[in-house]
Amino acid sequence: IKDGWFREISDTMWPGQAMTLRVDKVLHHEKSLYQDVLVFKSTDYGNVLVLDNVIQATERDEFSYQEMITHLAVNSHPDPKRVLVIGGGDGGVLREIVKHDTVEEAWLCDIDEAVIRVSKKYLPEMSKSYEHPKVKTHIGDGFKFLGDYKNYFDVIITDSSDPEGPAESLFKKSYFELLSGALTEKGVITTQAESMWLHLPIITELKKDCQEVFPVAEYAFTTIPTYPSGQIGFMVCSKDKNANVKVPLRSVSEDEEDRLYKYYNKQVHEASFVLPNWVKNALK
Ligand code: AAT
Repeated sequence: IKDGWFREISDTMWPGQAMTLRVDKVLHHEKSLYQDVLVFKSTDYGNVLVLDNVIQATERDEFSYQEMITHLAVNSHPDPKRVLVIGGGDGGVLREIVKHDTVEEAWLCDIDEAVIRVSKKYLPEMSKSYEHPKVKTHIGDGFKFLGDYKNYFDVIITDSSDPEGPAESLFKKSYFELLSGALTEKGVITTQAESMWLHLPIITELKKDCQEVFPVAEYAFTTIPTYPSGQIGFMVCSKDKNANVKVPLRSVSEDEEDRLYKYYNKQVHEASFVLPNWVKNALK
């Protein structure tokens, strides 16, 4: 933070550019066991959560990311009962998961208790579902956690930070193998899969690794002003070789969609897999 503005600089992940937000006031700053944790009140984007100088969520636009990473997966499963989030300590993905009546257990495993603690205090709209009776919270490394579960979860959503720092292991092929093992027969996953404008080599590698583990592996994306370059993508994969994740398997009426979602709907689900030529060709 300099002269009242926060600048998101990363010389490795997005060289030569930086999202800048005006700071009203700093609400919290600490070094946790794993990362630098900052929450500030911005003048125009609500409260903002920042880890290791990277924006994780703002109150103004978080719904785009949290809805898409959740419903692309959950609506691609025929009967999702047990759903797990790896990462996602702000609670936004949990909030989206419990919107589905089929869900009986909503688990979350984040490595850093500090993220959960500060989100409960400063991001109430994101963290409100921690109190939900279906939710079970575990503090620990997602990679280690998954090794203890076989054939248990119907859907696993990896809402992780970027592959520098504690989330590095969550971008490896061995991680996708663990995911596959922890999933039930027709299990579905989504993972945070970075921006086509900045990270095409990472995305190409992710897609290749996912295809070696899952019979169905597709890239989808959403728009979001406060993630680098205004877009972020997801790998959406299924263990069912006949699944078509590009079309929701389950959906609700338009009225119900309006009530439940701010960003997601059936058309947006389908459109999110339509890629521009340069990306489509790179991912072939
Ligand atoms: N919905 C908010 C968006 C995030 S949060 C990423 C979360 O992943 C953080 O809470 C962090 O503590 C957690 N995390 C990091 N590594 C691990 C790990 N190994 N196991 C479990 N949780 C982990 C993502 C923002 C994307 C930013 C794009 N530039």
